[in-house]
Amino acid sequence: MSKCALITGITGQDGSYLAELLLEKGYVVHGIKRRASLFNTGRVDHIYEGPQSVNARFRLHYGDLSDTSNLTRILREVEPDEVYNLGAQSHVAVSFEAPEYTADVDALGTLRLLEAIRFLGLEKKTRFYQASTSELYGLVQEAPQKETTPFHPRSPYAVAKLYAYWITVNYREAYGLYACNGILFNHESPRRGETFVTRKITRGLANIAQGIENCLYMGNIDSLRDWGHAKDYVRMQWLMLQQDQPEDYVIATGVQYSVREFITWAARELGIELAFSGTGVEEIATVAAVTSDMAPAVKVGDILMRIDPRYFRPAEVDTLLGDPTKAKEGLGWTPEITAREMCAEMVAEDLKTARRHALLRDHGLETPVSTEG
Ligand code: NDP
Ligand code: GDR
Repeated sequence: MSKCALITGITGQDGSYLAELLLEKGYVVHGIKRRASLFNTGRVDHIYEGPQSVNARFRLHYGDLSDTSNLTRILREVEPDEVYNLGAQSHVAVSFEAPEYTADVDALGTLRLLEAIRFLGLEKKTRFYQASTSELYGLVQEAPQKETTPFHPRSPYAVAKLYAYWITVNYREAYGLYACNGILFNHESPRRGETFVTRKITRGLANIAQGIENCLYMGNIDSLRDWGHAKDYVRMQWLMLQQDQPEDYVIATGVQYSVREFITWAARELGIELAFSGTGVEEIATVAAVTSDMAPAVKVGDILMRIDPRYFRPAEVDTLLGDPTKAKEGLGWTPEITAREMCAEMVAEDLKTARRHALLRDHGLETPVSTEG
């Protein structure tokens, strides 16, 4: 009999990679998607056979983490062996604008799922994965951060995720549920949401290279992050639910870079050498050299990046660096893709899209390209 998994957040970056992985492993995969006014299944369309396909191993249900009866009904129908709770309002900056919604979905949404598992008597059958985050460390008190490092969340998002972390531990301790927290550090890919910093940079610079945008407007480019590839990280999400005992694990690469370095790498992938000058909100990045024909719209002296204080956060997490020793020694996990390789992959994908837009534009078929965020 195939194992059966339910993924919340299946239309997101991680949900799409995890669904692919589980299908490869022979699972039947159910996912919860939200109703939206536009199609929102772009990341999973390639594995979806449509609602008419009776034997399909990939099935989607409309739902929302804010809706208890909906979650309970889906869990009753699916009776999954494994639940991966990846659904969330996952943008830290947005959580300052929508703190109550973020708490409802990210904190109480987790409780709703756990309680539904218990209410339906599935606690001996269903294993539970919670998408916890390095944002829990926030104002870091120890470097690198590991499973025992104290938490100090710095945003409504992180505070909501702190509740989700502890309620997951609590259901494990109180009811014997097999429930784990993956404390994942930042992980990216060509499927990363367009308003997270890495994708904003790779997409923005690819657009600038093709003359679709003029300048990248950034916030705190001195911020330091431990960036991995989402494909590597979803392997670990699955591994955590295959052990004899449920435990919490840090997933990270153990290497840290600044946002500024990421901008430099992405520009280099496009054959652009940048020179940074000025300080604080006056800092700019100017084109020092163009070494390939990948950026026909860019010339020496152009200003490609400026600071816009609107992207500063009311409270920032300046530095994050993970220690994945427990995952490596306990589960034999190591990340395979470096941050630099990931950046190259992201730029290559975004450049393809930018070239398509440029081609349409050159034939008088210009389509609007969103740049907000
Ligand atoms: P994304 O933002 O790409 O995906 C989030 C998913 O959650 C989307 O499918 C989204 O649906 C869905 N969602 C949002 N709100 C709701 C809701 N109210 N009810 C149900 N579903 C909802 O995030 P990632 O894939 O990058 O991250 C996956 C999880 O891991 C998140 O919980 C995130 O907080 C956490 N995390 C991510 C890290 C990272 O670096 N990527 C690091 C650590 C933790 P829709 O497509 O309709 O918007
Ligand atoms: P983060 O990711 O907040 O770490 O949360 P994000 O990519 O948004 O920011 C990383 C760092 O870059 C700085 N930054 C900017 N960020 C954005 N989005 N836009 C900008 O213009 C910009 N300029 C500088 C930020 O201030 C920050 O320091 C991500 C999400 O995936 C969470 O869901 C997840 O839990 C954590 O990673 C781990």
